[in-house]
Amino acid sequence: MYRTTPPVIHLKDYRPPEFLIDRAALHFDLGLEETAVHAELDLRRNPAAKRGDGDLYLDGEHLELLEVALDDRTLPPAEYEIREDALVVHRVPDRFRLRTRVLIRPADNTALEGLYVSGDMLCTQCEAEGFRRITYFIDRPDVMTRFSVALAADAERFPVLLANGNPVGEETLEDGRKVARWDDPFPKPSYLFAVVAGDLAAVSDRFTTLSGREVPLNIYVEPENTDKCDHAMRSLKAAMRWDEERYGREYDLDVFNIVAVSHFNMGAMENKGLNVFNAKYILARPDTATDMDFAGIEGVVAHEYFHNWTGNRITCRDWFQLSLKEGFTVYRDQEFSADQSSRGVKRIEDVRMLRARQFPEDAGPMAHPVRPDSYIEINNFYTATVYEKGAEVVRMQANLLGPERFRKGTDLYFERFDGQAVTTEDFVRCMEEAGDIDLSQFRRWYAQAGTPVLECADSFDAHTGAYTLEIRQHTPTTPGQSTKLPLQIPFAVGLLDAAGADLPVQLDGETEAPAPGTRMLALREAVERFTFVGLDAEPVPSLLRGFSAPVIVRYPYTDAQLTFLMAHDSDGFNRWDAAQSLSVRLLLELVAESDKPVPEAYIEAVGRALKQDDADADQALLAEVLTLPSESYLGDQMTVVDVDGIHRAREQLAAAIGEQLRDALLGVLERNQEPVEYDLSPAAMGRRALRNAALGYLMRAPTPDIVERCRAQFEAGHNMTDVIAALRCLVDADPEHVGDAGEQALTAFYQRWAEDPLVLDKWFGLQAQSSRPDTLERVEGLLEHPKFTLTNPNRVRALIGAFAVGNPLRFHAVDGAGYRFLADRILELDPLNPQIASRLLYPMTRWRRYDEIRQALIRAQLERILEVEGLSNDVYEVVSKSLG
Ligand code: 0A1
Ligand code: ZN
Repeated sequence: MYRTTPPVIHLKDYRPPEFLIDRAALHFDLGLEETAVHAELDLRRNPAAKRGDGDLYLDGEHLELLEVALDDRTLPPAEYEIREDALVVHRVPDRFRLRTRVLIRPADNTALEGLYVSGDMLCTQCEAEGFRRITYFIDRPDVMTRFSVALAADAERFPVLLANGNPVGEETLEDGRKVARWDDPFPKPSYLFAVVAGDLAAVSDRFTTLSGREVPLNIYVEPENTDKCDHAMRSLKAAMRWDEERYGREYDLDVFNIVAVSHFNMGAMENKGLNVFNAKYILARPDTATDMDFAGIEGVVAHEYFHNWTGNRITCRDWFQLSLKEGFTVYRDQEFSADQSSRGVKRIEDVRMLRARQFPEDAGPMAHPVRPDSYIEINNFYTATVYEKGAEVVRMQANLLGPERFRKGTDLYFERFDGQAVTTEDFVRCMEEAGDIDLSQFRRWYAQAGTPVLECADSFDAHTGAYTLEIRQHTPTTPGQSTKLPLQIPFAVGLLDAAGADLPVQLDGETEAPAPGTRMLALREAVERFTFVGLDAEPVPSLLRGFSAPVIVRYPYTDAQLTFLMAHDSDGFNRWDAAQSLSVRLLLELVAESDKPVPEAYIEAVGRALKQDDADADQALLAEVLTLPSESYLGDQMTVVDVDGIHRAREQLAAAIGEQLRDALLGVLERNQEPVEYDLSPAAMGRRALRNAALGYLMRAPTPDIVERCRAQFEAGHNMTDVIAALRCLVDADPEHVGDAGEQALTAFYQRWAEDPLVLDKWFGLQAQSSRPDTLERVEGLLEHPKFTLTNPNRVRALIGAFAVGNPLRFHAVDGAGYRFLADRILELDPLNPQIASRLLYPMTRWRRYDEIRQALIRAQLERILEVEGLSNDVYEVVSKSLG
């Protein structure tokens, strides 16, 4: 069909805005069906910008314009023009006041951008370009404005009226309406604007800042949820303290408000003084939320709070700089979470996630640099690359500088750019100046897409005791970037002796040997050779310790060496990584050779790991070691993904562990029983993780006593972590072993939790992820369930997302039914919520990784989508790039 292709926006075309808006006074007459917005904007010509055609361009979409006035003169239609996405006011003066009145329709807003309805409340989401759906404005982050807001609404339906900044008065009018006024003293870009109105209950606390200011803290939720806010509040206070101690950053307004909403496209939003959260990242009680949910809340609450400095006080000049705030803020929340629990385990989780999500993105059709060069729809660029790889790029700089100089660098950044909209280049320059180092080559990490591969080879000279390590780096080409330059890569290396102890890592030419331990090498060239001296025997290298850079390392380890590293490496991360590599290798062998038995040596190694479960063991770390790589990660390691082979091999290996290590696994269950008193300490979470990993293996080869244990754990309902772990085992088990226990448990779970949407999401998700052959039918049936709706993103992710991303076996069924199902849902969703529709496309962007039959089937669905008239830019961009 004919389609005008949407424009591509390029970084190189950046120009400063022609006009600035110093002040905005907004008045909202709030209603669910219809809201009137009156805006008074103080505009002036930007002295730093070139003069244009003399007209003023204001962004605006889905607005009904009622009136426009310039310096108190209502403009006749000849003096302005209304376009689909803008209001153009002709020949404006250099400085003036513009007043507009518009109508918007929140209840019709299913895209959840701008002002929309969630449950019974009204709320906003303005990042990235949602403010233009509220009023006409220059909706770009380098226009920073002082906002004051008046909210008028029915006092009974909307007793709580919130906006950014500080409250400056509230009055009830005679007609049953009330007005609340808010004033934000900090100039901010429009994407940080927020208002909320509803019948909400507050859970409140206080925080005393470094300089002794008392700040009230409120978490607003629907009244039935006030008993689920403790953990979020605790996390918030811990984050506020941590940012003072670690970065010297203090909170700056008279109040800090959080609102939890049930309909939200992403995790949460850092609006100045009024963070709006997906309820999933606020609400938790031990009986409703898993340990993972609790950790997610801690991380996201901290993330949004940290944005107050990294994002709000200092913001992005343009959306290409998104990682300036996101990469840095993710780095900050990761470090915060590491300080709250086990640093080693947190690092493993973060790297697991980077490898699962960012590496494939970097190797696929949507690959882009941490600072992209172009986009069609910015909402498609809230990616693992911008967030998680961006965080790794900040972490590398922090490590290159060391803690003191990095703190000097961030101090300089905050001091120099407070109140400004800046670039990643500004950030790097601060690190360079404060660290007194040259980061010119390092900057390539921001501009070059793709995951670098380090091919390592070594040799040992027994006569001289010299060990040489040769490292070749190359980055595969990515769309639009065919030449790649060598990067500066911090590469942490250790050398182990035969007993597993760290050796001194002494470079040839150095007169003194350093203390045994890790050495940070700086790679800069395409090929580098390092010779280490003073060695009596050939060492075992431990490479990329702590995952010192977001790269792929290839080194021809033997199984014996990996087993050795798994047992002895002083670097906890690499002990885990050696275990992973060993499992990946074995699983790929089992995929290739379906009748190959599981080698005894492997089972013995797992058995030895299980024996480490003693009094002072780190159970959480052990649980990570025992977790087999996921089916999709295994697929990423193959030239052509063998969907069925991978599932079979992984099940085979898990069953072998469950059978052959039965006694050791039962021992784990015994030693790690849940105490009567629930406890959220890292140690208690570690015990639960380990016990449930053991239960998972035992349930792969279930005897009646094990099934009974599993059922008892489910029924005891002690906490959601244990309930879900048991339920998952029962649902996935073959009915031959468990009878109808899986069905019964699902029914019981539904009856218990039908009215709690976040828990019910788990019920949908578990069924969508089941490996049972009838899963797609079941998922199709669930689309008709009275509790299913396409208008709630959490529900869509729980059912459709979980099936497409979390169930490779059934989604990639070779009859193509999974692909057809997903494409149908995407086409239904696109007119409602393009952001969510676009995100669901992800598993289909990877079509080139599959066999020819599946490739053709996925491509056919992508082509079918592309044919559809009126596709959103969001979906168009991902589909066309995937096919391109
Ligand atoms: N800035 C938020 C994430 C966010 C981004 C876009 C949104 O709507 C399109 C909503 C939230 C964060 O990093 O937490
Ligand atoms: Zn963020």
